[in-house]
Amino acid sequence: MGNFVWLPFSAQPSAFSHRVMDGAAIKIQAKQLGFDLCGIAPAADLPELKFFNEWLERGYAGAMAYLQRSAERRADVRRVMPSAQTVIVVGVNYNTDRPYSTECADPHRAQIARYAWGDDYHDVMAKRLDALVAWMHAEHREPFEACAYVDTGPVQERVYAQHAGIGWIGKNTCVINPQLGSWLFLGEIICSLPLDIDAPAFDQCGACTLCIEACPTQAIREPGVLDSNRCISYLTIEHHGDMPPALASAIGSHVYGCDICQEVCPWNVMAPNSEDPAWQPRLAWDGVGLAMLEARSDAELAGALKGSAMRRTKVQGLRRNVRIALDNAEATAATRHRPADPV
Ligand code: B12
Ligand code: SF4
Repeated sequence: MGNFVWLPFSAQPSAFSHRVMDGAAIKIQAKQLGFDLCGIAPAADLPELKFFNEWLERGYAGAMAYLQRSAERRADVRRVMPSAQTVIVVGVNYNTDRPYSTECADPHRAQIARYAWGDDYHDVMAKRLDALVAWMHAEHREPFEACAYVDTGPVQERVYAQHAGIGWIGKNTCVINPQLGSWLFLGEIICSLPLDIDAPAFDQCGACTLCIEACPTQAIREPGVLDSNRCISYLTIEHHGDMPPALASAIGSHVYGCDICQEVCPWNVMAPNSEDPAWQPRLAWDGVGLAMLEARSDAELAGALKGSAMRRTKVQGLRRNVRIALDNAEATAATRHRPADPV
């Protein structure tokens, strides 16, 4: 990947009467700071933002109370920063050369979502975004407001990414870039500057429904609509307590997150690998077996979780997932070794 950057083409004329800072210069700086994609969306009443409340009402957020609490602010970035005029969205490719979970036939191998193999993207991207904001302030002498977020802010990141031309929201609900695929982290700077905005990305899923069909828990209820209660990513990361019995076996050997609906996506067939050291798999997770994870002491696991996105589950949550995955692996092995019924 190295030096590749895809800059959305500014096809639309600026909606603002005078331009105070050059968006193209921001994109070049974003590239130098390690972002693969950068585009600019308007801080406006975007139609896709409205679906969020319906999604909450359907109960699809599960027990993620923070989404309910921040629903009003998530409806529009101008409720987060009233002076907002634009949203500078960045994307980083975190793909590496390791095989997909769907390519692994061994039920005893622990499946960990690709995004969690390296350093915690919140920390890595926040530092880079802070550097971008600092550069903007140095370049632009007049005062302006800027607020950077990676994941944790009350912002519907995918919607702004789509409107910044980073990629379209696919049927699996992930943002897909035509060149890089969907192995992307997103981050943004809400900004009071009236920058030139980019053309939104257009939907290129077509008639394909591979992600919906491949999901082991039928979590994608309809194109672009995900029920978190059924999603393995939610169940293994956000859900506390016992696993719903009806879904425990479908989790298979996933111990943290799930990538299946992205692994089957045709737009990821040619997805390039990142050489960024931040995303390279940590030794502790690289091809690790369930039994080995189970055997590690709490101190060893806590050490491996430090500075990793996987720290969200804490040791206790990871252990719960490993135990479920071990049960599933044993059940799968027993089925494979059961003698055929006599005819
Ligand atoms: C809550 C959350 C989750 C939840 C819910 C996911 C979901 N699909 O909503 C759970 C825990 C399940 C989850 C899982 C994952 N997540 Co998450 N998650 C978030 C978070 C914090 C909020 C997302 C949100 O607002 N969801 C609510 C729904 C309504 O919003 P949405 O998915 O964006 O939905 C839009 C589309 O559905 C759209 N739409 C498009 N087409 C259509 C068609 C119709 C008919 C309709 C009605 C709507 C519609 O409308 C919605 C906008 O309102 C964001 C960070 C952020 N602040 O945005 C990260 C984020 C979305 N997650 C991310 C990642 C990486 C993941 C995982 C890949 C991690 C993993 N491997 O386990 C999985 C992917 C699972 C999946 N298929 O989505 C990345 C996604 C990057 C990308 N390329 O898209 C984000 C942006 C974090 C980041 N900064 O990088 N996540
Ligand atoms: S992440 Fe896994 S469980 Fe969640 S929607 Fe995608 S395939 Fe289904």
